[in-house]
Amino acid sequence: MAQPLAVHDETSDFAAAVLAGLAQPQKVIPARFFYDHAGSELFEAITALPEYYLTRTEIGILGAHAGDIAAAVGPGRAVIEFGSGSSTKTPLLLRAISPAAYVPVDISAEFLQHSAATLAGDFPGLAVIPVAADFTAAFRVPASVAALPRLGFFPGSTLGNLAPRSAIDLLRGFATMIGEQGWLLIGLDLAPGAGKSTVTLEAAYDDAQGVTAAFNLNLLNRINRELGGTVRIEDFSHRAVWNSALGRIEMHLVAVRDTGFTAAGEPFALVAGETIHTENSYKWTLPEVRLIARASGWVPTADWTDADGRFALLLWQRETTAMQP
Ligand code: AVI
Repeated sequence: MAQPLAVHDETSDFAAAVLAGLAQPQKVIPARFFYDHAGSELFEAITALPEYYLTRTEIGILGAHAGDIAAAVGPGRAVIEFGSGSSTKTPLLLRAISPAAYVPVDISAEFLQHSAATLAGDFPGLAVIPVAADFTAAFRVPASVAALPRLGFFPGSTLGNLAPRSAIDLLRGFATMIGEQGWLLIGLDLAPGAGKSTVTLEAAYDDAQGVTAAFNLNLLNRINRELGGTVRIEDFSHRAVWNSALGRIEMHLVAVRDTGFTAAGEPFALVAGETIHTENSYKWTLPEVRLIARASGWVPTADWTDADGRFALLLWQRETTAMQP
């Protein structure tokens, strides 16, 4: 049964972020602002694209190793899913591990409520306690699950959208929240290698149907809708490029001609070719990921990949005080 939504602070700082980001020499709008209603729907569409191999590959690995995960973590846990979105992968996990409660955490209250209700219908008897919150900031675990051992679930390669230093900060925060005896299951897209070319990678972020382009350009629509903006969308195009030096896919909005607009009452101008940097999607190797686990208070216990080594599912155990000297 789904319990009522506990809404935590979700004050939109979109205006402040746009004003600050567009005033920088390299203009930037943080990727977290992609996910308004239209953006969340576009992202769902991205996950079904033929080029976006991430979602179906992760589901395949989860299906293949659900039994291994269950054997490691045992039953009776509270599963806390960070950035649950539409929770499409969750039933596979919940069915395998027999949890005591499921706590989906997502900033989009609307999506959250809908997916929590659907999931509660599919798992009668499971306590489903949605929390509308930004999981990158500290939030309180619902009191009703406070006494349960926990499993954090962070699928979808969302960790890759953070710079390494921020990723470590977030994972340290998860370690505190998940607590001793806790586990963390993470889905992460991997760096290009033998089983994945940079062409495949770039195509995943620049699909033939233009859905990812619409997702990126929606940020400009959002400026017009929410900040009284005057952006001419046709003055911009979508660019996705692999930055091998920094190990990340970058998405930009490129001015195709000299252009100018106002947003929240402030004027901005771009010359042709100038970009607004909107997203980084870091792709790590497995040894890098294991190092990040150890640096953030976790013990990398198992990792499973698809046959091509494109994507990994990582199972980490919380470092205990007994493991420290
Ligand atoms: C949510 N995140 C993991 C996606 C990614 O692959 O970095 C966001 C995305 N951006 C473009 N396509 C998908």
